[in-house]
Amino acid sequence: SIVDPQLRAGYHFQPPKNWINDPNAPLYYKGWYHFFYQYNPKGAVWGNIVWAHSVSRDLINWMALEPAIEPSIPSDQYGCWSGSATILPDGTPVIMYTGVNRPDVNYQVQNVAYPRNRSDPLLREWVKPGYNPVIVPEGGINATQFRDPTTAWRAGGRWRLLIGGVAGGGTRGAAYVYRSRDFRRWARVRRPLHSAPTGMWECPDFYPVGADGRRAGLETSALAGPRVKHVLKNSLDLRRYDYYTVGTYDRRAERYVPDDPAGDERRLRYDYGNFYASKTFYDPAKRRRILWGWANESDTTADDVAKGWAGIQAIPRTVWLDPSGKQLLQWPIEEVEALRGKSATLKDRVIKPGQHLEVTGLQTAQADVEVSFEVPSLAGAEPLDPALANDAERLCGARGAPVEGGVGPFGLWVLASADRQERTAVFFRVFRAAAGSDGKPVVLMCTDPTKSSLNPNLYKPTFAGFVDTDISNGKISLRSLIDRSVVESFGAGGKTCILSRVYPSLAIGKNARLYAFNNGKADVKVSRLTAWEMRKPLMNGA
Ligand code: DQQ
Repeated sequence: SIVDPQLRAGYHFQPPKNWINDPNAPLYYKGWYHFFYQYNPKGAVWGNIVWAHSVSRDLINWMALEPAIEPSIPSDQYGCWSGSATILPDGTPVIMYTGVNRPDVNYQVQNVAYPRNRSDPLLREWVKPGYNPVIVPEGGINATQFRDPTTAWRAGGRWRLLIGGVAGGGTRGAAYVYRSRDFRRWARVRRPLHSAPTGMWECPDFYPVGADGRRAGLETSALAGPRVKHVLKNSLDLRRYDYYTVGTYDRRAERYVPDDPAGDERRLRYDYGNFYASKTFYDPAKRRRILWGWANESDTTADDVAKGWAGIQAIPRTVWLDPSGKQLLQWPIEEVEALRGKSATLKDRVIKPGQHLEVTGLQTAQADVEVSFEVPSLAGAEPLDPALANDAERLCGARGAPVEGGVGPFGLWVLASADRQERTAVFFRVFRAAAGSDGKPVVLMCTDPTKSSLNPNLYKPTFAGFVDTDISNGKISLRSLIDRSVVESFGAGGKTCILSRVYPSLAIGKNARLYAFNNGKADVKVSRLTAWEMRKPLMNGA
C-alpha cells in the first residue's frame, strides 16, 4: 500500500479494521451515547453490511460491542441498511432500518428492532419482532429506491417518519411520510413531505431548530411554532453531497415548505467536502442537536484492501440555526477539546504578500488549530467573474491556493513537509461584490489538496463553498481538526465546513508541519493562532 499506516486517523471514529459507511441510529440512553454504523465484518470494501455498535460516555472515547443488527430474518437477509432510532414515551429506544429481502434486486423494506433488556444501559441485544417488515413499498413506489427511515416525531398521538426515495419516474428525490399510532402498523401519506428534481434522496433527516439564534437543540417531536423552524436534509445519491434547506413544517397538511422558494435545492450543504449520509440526534444530557457524518477514503480500493480499513466518521458537530435564519451553524462538540495537549500560540503577526509563517514547537500531524485573521484593507479584492459567481468549486479550481489574488488566498498549509512540496491548503479568498448584489464582499473558502501528496493515484478534489459572512471589518476565523489523513475545517465559526482526506508521503508523523500563508497582494494579520496537539482517545480497542 502507498498509504503509510501512520496515516490512520488518531481521534476520528473508526473501528480497528474493515469498511465503514453511514452513521446509524445515534442515541443517548441511561448515561451512554450509542453509535451504530454500516460495517463490513469481512473486509475493507462495501458489502456484507451489518450494524456495528459502539458506546461512549463522551462521544470521543469509544468501546466496541458486538454488532447490534445482522441479517437474521427473511426481510433483512440480504442486508441491514441504514436507519434511525426513536425514543418512545416510556424511554425505550426503537430502531427502524432498511432490510433487503431479495438476492436479485435490491428490494427494500423497513424493519423494527427493540432492546431485549431495557435495564442494560449498553443495549447489547436487539430483538426483531415476528411481525417484520413493518413497511413495504406499495402504491407505485420504486422498491429499489426506498430506504433509510428517519427518527420519528409524534404529535396528536401519532408517529410520523420519513423514508427516502424517488418520484416522477426517478428524476425527483422524495421524502415519503408514514404515520402510525403503535410503531407497528404504518400508513403512507399520499403526497411526499417534499420532493425536488435532484435524483434519489438517501438518508433523509428532518428536525426542528430554534429560530431565535439559541444554540440549544430541540427534541425531534418539539412542536412547530413561531420560534421553531425545520431543517430537511437529504443525501443526494447522484452528487454524493448532503444538502439541506431551512423551512416550515405544516403538520396538518404533512408538508414541508423551504423558506427560500426560489432557493436551489442544492445550495446549502452541511459540508462542502467529503461528508455523506449524515444524521442528527437530540442529546438530552446537554440539550443539543448533534450531527454525525461519514467520510470515505480518497485513495484507491486496492489501497483500502492493502491497509485493511476504509472510512471514518467526522467529529460529531453541534448544529443550530444561524441568527439570520438562513443557514445552520456547526461546531465540533466541546468534548473534543478534552483531547487537547501541548499548545503553541502566535499573536499579531502580519504576513506580507507571498510570505508564510510556521507554527513550531509541537507535532501537528494530529492537532486542532484555531486562527483569527484580519485583513487591514479589502480595497484590492478581485472582481468576481459572474460566470463563476454561483459555482464555488469551479471558482476555487480556477483560482486555487497557488494563484496569487488580491485579498487572499490566505489561510493554513496543514500536513505540510519541511520543504512544503507537500501541503494541503485551507484558505479564504475575498472578491468584490458582484454588480447588482447586496454590496457585501464575497468570501470563498477552499480546501486544495492538489499538492497534498507526492504519491500518485490519489483522488484529490478541490472542495469549496461560499461563506455567508460580513467581512467588511476584515475579520474571519478558521478552525481545522487535523488528524493524519483527515483535514476537517470550519470557516467563520461554523458557517462553511469542509472535510478532506489526504495521504502525504513526506508530511507524516513528526514530519508534518503547519504554516499560515498569504498568497494575496494585501497584507494579512494573524491576530491569534493557537494550535494544540491532540491526544488519542480510546477508539474501539484499536
Ligand atoms: N448506504 C446504505 C443505504 C444508504 C446508503 C447502505 C447511503 O441504506 O442509502 O449501506 O450511503
